[in-house]
Amino acid sequence: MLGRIEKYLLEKIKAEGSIHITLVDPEKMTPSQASQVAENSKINGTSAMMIGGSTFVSQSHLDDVIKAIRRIVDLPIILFPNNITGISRYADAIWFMSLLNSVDPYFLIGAQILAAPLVKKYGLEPISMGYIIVGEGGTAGIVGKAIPVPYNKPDLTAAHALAGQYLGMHFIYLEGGSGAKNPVPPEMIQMVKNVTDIPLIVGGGIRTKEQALAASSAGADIIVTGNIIETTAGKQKVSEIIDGVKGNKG
Ligand code: 1GP
Repeated sequence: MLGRIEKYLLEKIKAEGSIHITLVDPEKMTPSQASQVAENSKINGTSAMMIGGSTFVSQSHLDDVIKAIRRIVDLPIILFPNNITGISRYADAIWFMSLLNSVDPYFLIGAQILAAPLVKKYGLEPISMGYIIVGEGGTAGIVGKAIPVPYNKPDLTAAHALAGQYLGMHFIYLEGGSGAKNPVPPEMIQMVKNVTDIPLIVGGGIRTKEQALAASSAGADIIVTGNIIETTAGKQKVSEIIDGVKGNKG
């Protein structure tokens, strides 16, 4: 049985080709800034909000950010936790993820064991996802003790993704690292897409309409942007990026 949010995402992807999700790092924003970002992103056509960052944020602040977003927009709110401290009862769903190229069992299954009872208690919808850090990897790569797959090894990335699918994961996320100099290359996206049959999420370093279009044309079903909204030109940029994602339609 698919949950409500997962169903919503799959239906949106089916209808629109590729969709965009806005990532809010609660550490970098006040609740009111986060709700403004959500409102602006919704107007520009984003499909959901993801909440998470790579370092520590207090849980009460995380709760406040989610409550503020919920007051302003009716978009689904999906947690994107870097650890068990990234769980809030006020979200709709959680990417229930395993960092497939971590060398630390904590990020493969340890944190998930600690999180599972809380996810159930809070009634959050778990959406199973295999997370693969590629390229520079950024803070997520360091914190998650990953061995990032280099951009020139798309076949190796595809092997990780296929393993995730065979383990029963519903989505694969190729993470170039927040603020990465270069986003995940289209060749890597294409190879993963050719080998797997599950929806593909791509994020990290996407700053332009062209990059968003290149990723969605290569096969990304969901494009995630975070960093760009934190810049002064962010508002306009998000609108252009979403245009790029939707440019893939038809
Ligand atoms: C990070 O993939 C996301 O987890 C988004 O990256 O912040 O570079 O958009 P950016």
